[in-house]
Amino acid sequence: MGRSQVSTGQNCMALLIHLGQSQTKRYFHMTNETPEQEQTDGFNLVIDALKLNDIDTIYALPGIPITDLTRKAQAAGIRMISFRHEQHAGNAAAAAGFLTQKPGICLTVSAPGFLNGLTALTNATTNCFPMILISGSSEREIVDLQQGDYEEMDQLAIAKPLCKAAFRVLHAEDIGVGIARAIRSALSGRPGGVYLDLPAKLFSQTMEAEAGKRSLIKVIDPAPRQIPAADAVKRALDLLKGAKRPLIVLGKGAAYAQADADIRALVEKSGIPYLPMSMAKGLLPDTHEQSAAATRSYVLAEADVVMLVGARLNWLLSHGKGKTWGTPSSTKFIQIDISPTEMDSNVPISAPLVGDIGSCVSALLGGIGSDWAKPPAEWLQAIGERKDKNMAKMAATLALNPAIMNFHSALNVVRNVVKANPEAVVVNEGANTLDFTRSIVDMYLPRKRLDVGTWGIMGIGMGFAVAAAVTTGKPVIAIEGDSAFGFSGMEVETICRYNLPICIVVFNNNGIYKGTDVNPLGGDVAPTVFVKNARYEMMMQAFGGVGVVANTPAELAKAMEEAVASGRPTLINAIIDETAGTESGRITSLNPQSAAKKK
Ligand code: OXT
Ligand code: ADP
Ligand code: MG
Repeated sequence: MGRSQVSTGQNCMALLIHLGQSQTKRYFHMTNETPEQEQTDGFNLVIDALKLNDIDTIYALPGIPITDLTRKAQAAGIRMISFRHEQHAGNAAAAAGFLTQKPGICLTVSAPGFLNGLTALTNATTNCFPMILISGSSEREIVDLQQGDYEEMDQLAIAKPLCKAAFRVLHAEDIGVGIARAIRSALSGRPGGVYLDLPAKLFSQTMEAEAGKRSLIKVIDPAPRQIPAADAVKRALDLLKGAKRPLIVLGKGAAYAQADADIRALVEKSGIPYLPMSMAKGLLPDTHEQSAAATRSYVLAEADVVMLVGARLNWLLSHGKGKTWGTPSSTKFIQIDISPTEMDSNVPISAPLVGDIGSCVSALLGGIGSDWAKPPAEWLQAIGERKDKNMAKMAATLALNPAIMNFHSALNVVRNVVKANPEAVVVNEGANTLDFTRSIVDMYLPRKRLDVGTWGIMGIGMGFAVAAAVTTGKPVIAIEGDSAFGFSGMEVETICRYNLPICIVVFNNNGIYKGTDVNPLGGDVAPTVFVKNARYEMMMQAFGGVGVVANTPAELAKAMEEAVASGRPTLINAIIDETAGTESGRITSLNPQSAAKKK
């Protein structure tokens, strides 16, 4: 059926509604259609298109104009996880995308719901996670003339600069194409967030069911392998062979790629020490003898050849230059990335290796034969010595049992619980709570750590936790600063409603960074300070989950072990010494005053 026929059909349908049921037969006669021809509509086409592409879950928040879509999708067998705020539905979709290599779907209402989801969409794009934000929208004709429609907003124009791609579907017969384009855009090349605008009128548009079915597209090979060029592989291998102090940096792109066995083989066969970026922890177990995580500053400053695998030279790696990299920096870089324009973004890349990580790593492995010389012993020994020293220091700190629980004594418990449950997914946000958890809690398996990512964004906690529980079915442990938790705390109701195996530990130090700031003028409390001794555990109790206060490591251990064993939604209010944190955790130097002093 052509586009003009749909609108003719639509007009006729409107006429029909006006004339009443008795006119139905005449309508079909007039349009040369038989009454027996089965019809479909926009609702069903959206659902069928998603199902055809193996989308089994939607993270949503219902309302006009998508309420019926959520009901119908659920009735059609798609799991509908309904949130309390769109940002968290969006974060869940993003995390689902990262964990499964299928675009996570977030579904929102128009203008305000769309905007609430947009932060998550942009964050997903920033982090290279595939997701699709589908929003209902108001009538185009009214929006474009700015005549004040219900929730009026030109959503497509707003989304466009903030995500990887944005599309709008105006006709039922184009739904299949719209969804196919969204899926392919989210997954191919560098993954990212895609916006799909579905105006309210689209859902009730009808078309002949058989033609509707034919209009749907099953996306074949949405993330095609990108094989690196042979000369690029040779260039990288030659550089690695000549290195005296080589280092591999694994980023979250490497975790996303699901090339776990080959990545491990490359590290082990090459014998090169490696440094995992935060969300790449566990790609190889953090206890691996080649891990240089415990001597990060040293290896970054001293390495002469660094091979980046799915990690960008952004702020988290000090842009590949400056003090972190030794002065003057003589480091040479090999970079494996699917995005060719990532090369030379901050410093020259001596050996760019453009392709998908699976293909690049397996090509490199092909060049590492029995004649491969492991890195010089002095380099490995120097790393080993520093690592041992730092780990011994860490062990001593963890063994302390201060009168008031602090980050270390609490995280020593978390570390042991994660060690005993390596399949659990750890979600982590905060400042001190984030930074201490990253270095203290070892990860043992790939894609088991989800955190604030490239933006250092607060608010991912509950959305990521829900997606982790839904997509993996494994226990989830969310280690949350008390400020961080506040951004998505209302989703504890969602967690209870779906009875998800999530154990939230709120590191309660009465505020942002710490709870001791004072307003010099008196009156209001300082901007970083919260209500003292807040009872976060009662939030979980309010919805039927388990809420516990932990004042000591023993209490924390008991509560966490019970939570993981029972799988019941649990919130542990872990009371942390309010003096223990530092301003902005490990990134104090980025605060303008500290940065100015440094200059
Ligand atoms: O080698 P060196 O000597 O350097 O030592 C390193 C390792 O070698 C060593 N290490 C080990 N030693 C021994 N054993 C082991 N196993 C081991 N492992 C490592 O330890 C050190 C440190 O290692 P690390 O961490 O790997 O290295 P380093 O140098 O820290 O790495 C640098 C970075 C930059 C890669 C790293 O620091 C990093 O990834 N940082 C991310 C930081 C980040 O993103 N922070 C979040 C943002 S902060 C701020 O913006 C906040 N806000 C504002 C806000 C935000 N963000 N978002 C929104 C929407 N609105 C507002 C807010 C509101 S944080 C925040 C809330 C904070 O309050 P909370 O109550 O939530 O939290 P608390 O602070 O707990 O109160
Ligand atoms: P981290 O924060 O862990 O350092 P980044 O998010 O900075 O990681 O970098 C991830 C990189 O991985 C991005 O540049 C992205 O293009 C790349 N990437 C993602 N998936 C793949 C893949 N399958 N193959 C190759 N590169 C990928
Ligand atoms: Mg705090």
